[in-house]
Amino acid sequence: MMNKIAKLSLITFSVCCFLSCNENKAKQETTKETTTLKDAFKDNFQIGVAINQHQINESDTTSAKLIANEFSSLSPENNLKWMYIHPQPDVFNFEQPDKYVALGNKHNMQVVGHTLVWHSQLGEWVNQIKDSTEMIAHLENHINTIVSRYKGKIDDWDVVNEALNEDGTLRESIFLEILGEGYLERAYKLAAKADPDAALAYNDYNLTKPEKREGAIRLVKQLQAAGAKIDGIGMQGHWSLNGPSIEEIEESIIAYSELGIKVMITELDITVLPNPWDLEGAEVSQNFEGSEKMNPYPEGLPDSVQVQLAERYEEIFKLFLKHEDKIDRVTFWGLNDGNSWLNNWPIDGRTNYPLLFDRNQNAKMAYDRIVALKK
Ligand code: 9MR
Repeated sequence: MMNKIAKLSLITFSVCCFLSCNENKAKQETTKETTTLKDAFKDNFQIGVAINQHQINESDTTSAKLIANEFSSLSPENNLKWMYIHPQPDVFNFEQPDKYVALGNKHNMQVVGHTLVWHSQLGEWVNQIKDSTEMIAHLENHINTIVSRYKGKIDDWDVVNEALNEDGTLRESIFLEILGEGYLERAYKLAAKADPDAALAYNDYNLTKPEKREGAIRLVKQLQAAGAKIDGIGMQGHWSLNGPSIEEIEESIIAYSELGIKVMITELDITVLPNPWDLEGAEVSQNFEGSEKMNPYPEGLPDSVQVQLAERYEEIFKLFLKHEDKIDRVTFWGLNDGNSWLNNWPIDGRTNYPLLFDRNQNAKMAYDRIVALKK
C-alpha cells in the first residue's frame, strides 16, 4: 500500500510530467511555426533569393516580409546588369542598385552583385566598340565605378558570367573578340583592386556537364596561375525534376572545391514543365508554342508533381548538407512561382512551379521537406 506522501509525490510527478510534456509539445509547435529557411540552415550555408525591381522597392508587404524573414543573402535578378546600370558610355544609373544594396544592408544580409561582365543584357553601345584601348578604358571605368561605389556593401561579385560554351571553350563575345582571353584576368584584377575584401566568383549554367566542367576548371586555374583573385564558382542550378543527377552535382561540387575555392549554388530553380529540346526533332519550340502539351498545369500543380518536386528538392538539399563545408550559399532564382523567369522561358506564357513559395506566397511542400531535414 502506498502511503499518503508517496501518493502525493506520484500525483505531483504526473502533473509535472503532463505539464512539461505539453510545454515541450507547445515548444515544438512554436518552433515549427517560427522556423524559417535562414534559421534552419544558419549553421550550414547562407540561403539567398534573387529579387526583382518590384521587390527592391518593397511595394508588396508580403514579399518584403518573406524576403527579410526567410533569407540571409540577396541577389539582384536584373537591376545591376550592364544595360541598366551603365546604359551609355558616360551614364551610370544607380537609383535601383542603391536601393537594392540598402535593402540588403538594412537586413544584415549577404549582398551579391550580379554581374559585371556578361555578353548578354549588355549596353548596346558596348557591342559597337572596335578597338582594344577603348574597350580597356570602358571595362576599367565600368568595374571601378560600380565595385568602388559598393565597396564594403556588396559582399560577393559574380565578376564574369557565362563565358563558356557547352564544350568548355570560351564563348564568342565582344570582350573575347577585342581583348582575347586576357579579358577574364583583367576583369578579376580590376574588381579585386576596387574592393579587396569582396569575394569574387565565376558564374555559369550547366556546370555539372563534364565538358563544361572541365572548361570551368581550366578557366579558374588560368586565373589562379595569373595571380588573379578568384574565391568561388557559382553553379547556377537551373535544374529539372530529372536532371542533372545527384551524382553529377556531387562530382562537380567536389571538383570545384578541390580548386581551393568555395562553391555557390547561385540560381536554383527546378522546372516541372516539359522541355522542348527533349522532344524529338528540331525547332519544336515553335510548333508547341502555346500548346496544352507544353503547358500542362495552367490551373495548378497536381499533387503527384508537387510530391515529385518536394522529393527532388529534398534530395538536392541532402547533398548540399553533405557538402556544407564546401558550399557558401544556396540562392533561389526568384521569390515565388509567379515571379520566375521560367514562366517565360524557353516558351513564353507558361505556368511553371519551380520555387519554394507558390503564387499566393505560401510555402510549398518542397519548403517543408527541406526545412524538415534540419529538425
Ligand atoms: O531572371 C532573369 C530574367 O528576368 C531576364 O529576362 C534574363 C535575361 O537574360 O536573365 C535572367 O537571369 C539570368 C541570370 O542573370 C544569368 N543566368 C541565367 C538567368 C536566367 O536566364
